Amino acid sequence: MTATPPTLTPTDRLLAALGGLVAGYGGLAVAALVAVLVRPEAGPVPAVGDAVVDRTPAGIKEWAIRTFGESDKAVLEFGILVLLAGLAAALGLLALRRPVAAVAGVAVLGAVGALAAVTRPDSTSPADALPSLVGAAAAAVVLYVLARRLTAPRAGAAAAPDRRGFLLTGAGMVLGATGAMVLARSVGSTRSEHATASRNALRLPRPASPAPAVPRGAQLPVEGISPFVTPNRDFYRVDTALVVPRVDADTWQLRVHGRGVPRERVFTLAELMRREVVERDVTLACVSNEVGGPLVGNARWLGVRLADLLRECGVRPPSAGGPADQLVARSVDGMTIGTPVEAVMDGRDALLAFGMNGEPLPFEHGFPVRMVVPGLYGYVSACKWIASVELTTFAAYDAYWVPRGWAAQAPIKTESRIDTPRAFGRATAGTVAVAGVAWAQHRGVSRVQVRVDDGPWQDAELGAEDSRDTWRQWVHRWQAEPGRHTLTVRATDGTGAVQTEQRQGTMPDGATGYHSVVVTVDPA
Ligand SMILES: Nc1nc2c(c(=O)[nH]1)N[C@H]1C(S)=C(S)[C@@H](COP(=O)(O)O)O[C@H]1N2
Ligand SMILES: [Mo]
Repeated sequence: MTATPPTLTPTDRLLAALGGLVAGYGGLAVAALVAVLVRPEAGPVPAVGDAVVDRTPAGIKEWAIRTFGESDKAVLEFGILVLLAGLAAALGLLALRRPVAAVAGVAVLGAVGALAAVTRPDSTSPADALPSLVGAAAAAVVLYVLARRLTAPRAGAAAAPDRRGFLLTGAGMVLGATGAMVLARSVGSTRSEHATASRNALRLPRPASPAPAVPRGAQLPVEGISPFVTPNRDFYRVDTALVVPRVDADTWQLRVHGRGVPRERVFTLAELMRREVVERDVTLACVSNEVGGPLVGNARWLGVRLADLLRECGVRPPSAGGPADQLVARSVDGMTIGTPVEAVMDGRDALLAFGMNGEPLPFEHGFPVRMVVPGLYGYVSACKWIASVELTTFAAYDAYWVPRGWAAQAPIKTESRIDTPRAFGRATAGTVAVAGVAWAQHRGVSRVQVRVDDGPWQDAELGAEDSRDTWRQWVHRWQAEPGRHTLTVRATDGTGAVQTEQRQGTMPDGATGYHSVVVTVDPA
């Protein structure tokens, strides 16, 4: 005996869409629970997010970083969730008439998540597909069961949708899913608590080779200038991680291996901290920094010399006949960063850093250990959450950003920035401090000049040099006349080379050109 399908009202269709949302929520909850057991990054939302990040053209990525700043990843995840909610509601509606097609739709979504998870560069196991697959299976069951409540009348009942049954079952499923979410959260937070506890327990060693005190004159007394040392909480952050890796320092290891490594080694953090510890001030800069942009910061790093470690493993630089010219650092989240072996071993302070401005590295900045190499942009030197160092060649291997159009090698270009007055700001006629920072890491800054409108270049007063690996503050006391004026700055590096005026975008190896600001000077 076949029951007559009940007649459906707009309310039922609304309920069906709601059923789709409940199924989506249930699926995500189950996926989250499976993900904490497998790997947090393998959850469908982070995996799809990462896949989107990986496949986004560099131009759009830079636009996203510029527009949303450090919330770029939150915006992306929110977008994925909104899209998913729309699809879930649509599948809920579809389930009323064609339940099999709706279940197939859920399966497709699960497959997309699974595929994104296993094709991540850091995916090491097919198990990464499980969160999406199990989540999709759960969503399909919820969707099917709820749709049946509306389309298949209860035995003996009139041919009317079982709305009461729908609501009761739906509420039960929401409760169950919330339980799964809460459980997933608590397991996840227990794990990150281990990492947090390991960070809290970390006692930084005293450096055998401390950084000299920052010279008193390095910080100029000018309001609105970037502080000479960038506090950790203000330090720019650039990475592809949707979930900041929380690595347990107690179980962390660094593996050194590859071509021309006769003595492969694995180091623990305790082993690193027992070595000769050095402390250095180094200014870090991002290749995505536009002229005048904010993606640069200066910190005091504590760590060990990477070159010492490499020598211990028997590595020789190319200039001493070593077969590897590229050092590829790999992070726990699958980032790969390629650095010239020659630069790391040429005597500069290339560090494996565990301290930043007197505290253990913040999680966002690479806890427990990251690389810092003076003179090279971050994407070719500053691997955070580092897990291994492989010696290879530039010919044999392209690191993460290289196939995406960025240069394989990228020394930092000489740049200067006006911090104050702000662009399109106002000033009052009289003496106005025009000031900012200039950097040319590992070459140093020897001169900064300021030009007002089309006037002559005038030497700015330089803050004392801390080291040639750090930026330098500068100030020009300008006798400002009323009206609109354009202020322009340029620096000369320690080799005597003047910053180039040629405008170039950030791609492929860093922006060039002069930073200018337009200000309006009001009569006194
Ligand atoms: N693991 C990992 N390390 C990374 C990155 C990343 O995406 N993942 N980004 C690099 C880039 S592009 C820069 S500019 C610096 C930024 O370091 P910060 O976020 O501590 O300022 O980290 C580098 N190290
Ligand atoms: Mo960067």
